[in-house]
Amino acid sequence: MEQNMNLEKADALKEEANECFKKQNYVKAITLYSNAIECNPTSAVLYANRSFAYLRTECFGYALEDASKAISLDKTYVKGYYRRAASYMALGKTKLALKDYETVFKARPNDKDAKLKFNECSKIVRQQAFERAIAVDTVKKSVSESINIDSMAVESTYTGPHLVNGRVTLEFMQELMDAYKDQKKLHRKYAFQILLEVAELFKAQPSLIDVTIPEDSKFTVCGDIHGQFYDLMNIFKLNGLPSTENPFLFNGDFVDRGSFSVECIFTLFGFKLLYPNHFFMARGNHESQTMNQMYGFEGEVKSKYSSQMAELFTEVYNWLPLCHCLNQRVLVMHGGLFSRDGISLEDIRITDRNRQPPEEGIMCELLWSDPQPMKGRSPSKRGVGIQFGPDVTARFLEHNHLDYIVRSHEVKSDGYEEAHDGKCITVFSAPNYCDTMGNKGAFITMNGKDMKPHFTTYEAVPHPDVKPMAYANSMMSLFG
Ligand SMILES: [Mn+2]
Repeated sequence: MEQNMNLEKADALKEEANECFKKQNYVKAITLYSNAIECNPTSAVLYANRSFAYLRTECFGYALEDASKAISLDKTYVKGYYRRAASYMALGKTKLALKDYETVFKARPNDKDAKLKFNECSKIVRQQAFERAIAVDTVKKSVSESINIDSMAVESTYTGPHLVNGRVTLEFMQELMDAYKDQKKLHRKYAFQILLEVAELFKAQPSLIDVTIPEDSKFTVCGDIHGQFYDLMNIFKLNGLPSTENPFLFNGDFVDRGSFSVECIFTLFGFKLLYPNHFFMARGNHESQTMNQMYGFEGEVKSKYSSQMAELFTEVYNWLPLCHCLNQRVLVMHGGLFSRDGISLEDIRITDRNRQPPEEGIMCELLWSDPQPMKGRSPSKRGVGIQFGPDVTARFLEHNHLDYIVRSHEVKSDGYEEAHDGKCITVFSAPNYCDTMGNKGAFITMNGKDMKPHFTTYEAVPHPDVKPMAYANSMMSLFG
């Protein structure tokens, strides 16, 4: 009797969760699926459904765990393999994804969707194997070494902004942003020029940058932008344009998901060149090749320019600094802290960053980790990096004589969140993330005197009718 009651309750909770999922309220759906699982811990369907909701909230580690659990409960449950394949794809583990898509395809040979995904995934695996083969066979010259800017002509029909003697000026930046607002493009010659120059600038810098904010000056920290160019323009409208008097730090994840990533990155790189000592940019987990391949940036660059430029972006992103320390009191990184205690600022400063983010270690954790409310450390819900508790933050701050840390990386409904007794602040600057999350955006301002964080929040502004993920790999829109 008790058992039946629980099964009925689990079913009712599942129905309610499914409704929330349909309304894109994934967080509530996850809670309800979890309650349903408590009532009936042997249902593969419940785990597969929760896995889907985790996929939608970018908790790919949890999504993978749930899909694996669904398969272990019922090896014939095809949806379990579907979900696990999607989790592997999201984590960039394409070979493992292919195995699961093959299982699905064999179980349902007449299912069009299963066939499509299997074929798409095979294509990606083959292409990656091919790319690895040429990387071994040939000593490939980097794009930055082999490109010839002088040979590129600017046609007389071009009406966009011009660099002045190869230099970015304030007038250029204003014209560039105006051109972008009208959905025009920067000439490819100038685009390449900006990329080469900004690469030189970043190359000369350490992995950890020390920033000095004078006592009576304001400093602004922004979080994820994710290709939302019109919201980026709104930040400048609310907080003023960057200048030597109005310095900014953008804390990674400039691109991917939003379909105006090219516009965002050239605007930000332009300001970096204009104000190299008052405009800062840190690497996020999305300034990487696998992320850009899946979440739209690579597709967007290929569509608006060329695959050669997409390759050059990969080279430039490898030189982005990993972390900024403000007035020796506040440490700012995209993801968070580390899998062990005792890491010093010097350890970060000397980290060799000219590479794709590795799967573990200091660089990986700076870009991928998240805070958690519980003490100690846990495996990441994302499947990469770690989760760190308030005690970990406290020990890190004490060890390095810091006041607090600022990080980004997670969407928050108010655009920011103060965790760990106010010592770990999240700032996220992409409002209504992916046009669906309904969150506010936020940025932090502080002055050099007390370094106290002030929060400004704002709603999303309209953008032209190009949907997020419009340039993403077709596998990613197939998350179902
Ligand atoms: Mn991120």
